[in-house]
Amino acid sequence: MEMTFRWYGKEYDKIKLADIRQIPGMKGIVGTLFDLPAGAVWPKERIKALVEEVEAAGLSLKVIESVNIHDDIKIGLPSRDLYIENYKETIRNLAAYGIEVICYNFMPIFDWIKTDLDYRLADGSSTMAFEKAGIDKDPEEIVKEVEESSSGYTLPGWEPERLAHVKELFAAYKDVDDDKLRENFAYFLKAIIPTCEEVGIKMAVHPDDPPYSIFGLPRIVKNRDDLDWVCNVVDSPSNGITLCTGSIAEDPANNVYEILAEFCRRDRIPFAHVRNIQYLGNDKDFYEAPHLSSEGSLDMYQILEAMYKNGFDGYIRPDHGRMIWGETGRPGYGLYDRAIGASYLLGLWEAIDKSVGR
Ligand SMILES: [Mn+2]
Repeated sequence: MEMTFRWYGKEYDKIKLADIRQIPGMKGIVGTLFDLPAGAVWPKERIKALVEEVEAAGLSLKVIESVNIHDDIKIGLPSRDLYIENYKETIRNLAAYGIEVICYNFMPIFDWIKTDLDYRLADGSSTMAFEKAGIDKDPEEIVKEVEESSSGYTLPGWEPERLAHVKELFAAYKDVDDDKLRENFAYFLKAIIPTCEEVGIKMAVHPDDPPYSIFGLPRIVKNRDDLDWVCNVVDSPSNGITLCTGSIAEDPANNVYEILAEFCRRDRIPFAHVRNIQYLGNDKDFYEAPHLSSEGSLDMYQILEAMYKNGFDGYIRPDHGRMIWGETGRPGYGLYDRAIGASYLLGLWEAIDKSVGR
């Protein structure tokens, strides 16, 4: 297990690598080239510069989050073949500089949805929440709200240029149901996984967030059976999962502990996002809780134990953190609460290692 921290790059992230380096036990960065649009080839010289910058700060760069999939691939347009070729070139370029894992998702239009990016907890901290009543509105309104409440930061998967055309995007997806999306996902995986095998990259799909349909959009990576489908459609160690405990558990019908155990055992989880959520007792509403078991609905000891006992040896990162101690910045991606989360997860891991592992 190696602890990592998501970082958007020096132009897009106010957190400094030197500060991340001071988090005890922090080994690596989960990096990106945030300005490149979906479908573009990631240039070698840019990847090289990023790796060198991270390594100069005493950290490693082995995981990329995300290399986004162009909508034409998800919709299944003839132009997808060009974007798939670009994606393969990006895979080769990343592998050339030591990248091992690429996190991505296969959700139409929205990468993830929360209805409140500034949900206040009793202790005065701010977190993100999802309340079903909050999405009973026009998607364009949601886009506007998210942009207005993101403190001036572009959020991952919420590129303003793309979402300015949200109506057209919905129209483009009108004939894409779950089966069609699955067919297009299979087409993509069959095309790229041989390249990944050749260069030693592991693809790691992030589950849908939330893991059920909203706005009538198809959703195909939402539970155990969907993850099983992904792993089987191209049965290769290069075709894996970014297991996000929060996203999976956002549907209380998903048993996050069993899902983790099964796919760790099958060696299909090269990368994990570990966070806690608190159910609000109202259908599937929740807020993103501090990482500690005592602060949310998930048992984080049981989560890490399921990973440990089933041989997890990949990269792990604390997921979204709250805004605390007066920090401002990109919602979910402040320094302090994620640092606390990382320390807590490392503490649990040490305890499990010294008891279970003995
Ligand atoms: Mn996640």
